[in-house]
Amino acid sequence: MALGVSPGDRVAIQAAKHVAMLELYGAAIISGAILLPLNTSYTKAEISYFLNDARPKIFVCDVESEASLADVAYDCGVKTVLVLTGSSENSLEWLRDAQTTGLAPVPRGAEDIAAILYTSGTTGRAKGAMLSHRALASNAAVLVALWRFSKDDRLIHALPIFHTHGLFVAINVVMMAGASMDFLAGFDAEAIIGLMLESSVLMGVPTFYTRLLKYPALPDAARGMRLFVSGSAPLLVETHRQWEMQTGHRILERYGMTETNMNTSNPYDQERRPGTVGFALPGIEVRMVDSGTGLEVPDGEVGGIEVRGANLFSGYWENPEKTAAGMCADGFFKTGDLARRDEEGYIHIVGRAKDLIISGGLNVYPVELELIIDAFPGVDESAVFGVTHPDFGESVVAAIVPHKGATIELAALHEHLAGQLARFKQPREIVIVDALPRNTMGKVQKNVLAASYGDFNKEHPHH
Ligand code: MLC
Ligand code: AMP
Repeated sequence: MALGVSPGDRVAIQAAKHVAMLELYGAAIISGAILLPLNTSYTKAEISYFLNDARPKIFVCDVESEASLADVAYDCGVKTVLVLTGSSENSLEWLRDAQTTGLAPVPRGAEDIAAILYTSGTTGRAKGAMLSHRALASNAAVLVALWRFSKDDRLIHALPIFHTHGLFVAINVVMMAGASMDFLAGFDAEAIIGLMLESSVLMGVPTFYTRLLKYPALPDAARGMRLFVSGSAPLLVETHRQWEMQTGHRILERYGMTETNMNTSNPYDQERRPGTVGFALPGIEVRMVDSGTGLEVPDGEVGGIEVRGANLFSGYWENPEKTAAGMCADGFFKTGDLARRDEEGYIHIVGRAKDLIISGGLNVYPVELELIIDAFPGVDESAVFGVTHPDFGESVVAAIVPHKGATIELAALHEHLAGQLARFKQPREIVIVDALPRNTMGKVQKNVLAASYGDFNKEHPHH
């Protein structure tokens, strides 16, 4: 507030996970600002896109990246660049300690926006999902009750805090319950197992669980834990079963999305059914809809998942067309995921209607890569698709058709992509093909490509 932040101003941050980030989150809320956290692996090119689009007043980064990012931020119209920690006069910690007079919190209403999280799309560039106080607070309250959080809980927090899972599901639930958490810089299997003896809950993406299963110390350490939650990507039935065999605990799988917060969850007391995401959360409606007729499909049949409730976002930042395209007339949001409901009401996610790869819980939208690859010298066209990966669930592969007679410099292409895209989005494998498989409508058949090239990880397990 002392730096001139007014209600509705954006405060962006790209910094390594640190407790000071929670103070920034609190400060943004108290000053009526909108928090905009950015993935730490985004490149300068990606950061510059987000800052130009959201036009934050403040940009916060790490001391180490200040020299390279400050100019980018000022070029995008940022008024003040701060560093998160340290004793320099532009550090958030220094400013906090220098602030001697009290500033009154700015009152905010339920519909005011608390945060913007960018999420890529199947068409064009990333869009900022605007999340209101209503959406965040209502979802946290629902999860606290359903998952029985109390002040006695202690969460092992090992997720990144720039996406909804680590930032809102984990932190908001802990704060609303008055619980506590151990803040790890990132995923560290041995540290997590070490903390289990004094903790009660772990939240993670499926990769957390498959990795932890490899440690012989897991069963003893996990016994006294209260709850293991998984989400952000499908948890294999096999992982669920192995976890139960080794630890005696059934992982509780839930399903959510940046735009919707959490939508469904397996029950706390009743059966947690492997391979399902459970039931709609209290107060949230979930329906499966036929893509042709737009009508709800009967139980047992697959349809597109649509969601309605207080959990929904308030639209994409300055993008009413994309917002309208995602919403139904009756207020349901189209998730782009496909599911069916079984006889007992459990929802099974069976696939995605949207062209999306989820690698280690991080989303990669093929179109973003295809646009860059297609513009590379010698490339006629390309298709980016996901193949099964033992650690990340899925990994990214690109198939490229060169122009007649052209040779593609693969090393140069990899380097070009590295300059443009965060590491997790870069293809683990690029294959040169004569033509892309197409159906009779002319649409590229990515399932055919995935079937042809899905064996990469068996042949090259180090990828
Ligand atoms: C890291 N790398 C990845 C990757 N994470 N590559 C692909 N996919 C990923 N998810 C890269 C690294 O840069 C490195 O590159 C190499 O892979 C090996 O890294 P690592 O040491 O194995 O990675 P690690 O740091 O251990 O991270 C893996 C991870 C992490 C799975 C722990 O990615 C993670 O925390 N994922 C969770 C993401 C998340 O929070 N998703 C929720 C989104 S919200 P190099 O250069 O060495 O080859 C959402 C909604 C919902 O989806 O419902 O929750
Ligand atoms: P994001 O856009 O990063 O918020 O990712 C949301 C997407 O992650 C959803 O649309 C789903 O495709 C996927 N997802 C989240 N949780 C699950 C889950 N439990 N099972 C399968 N997919 C999931």
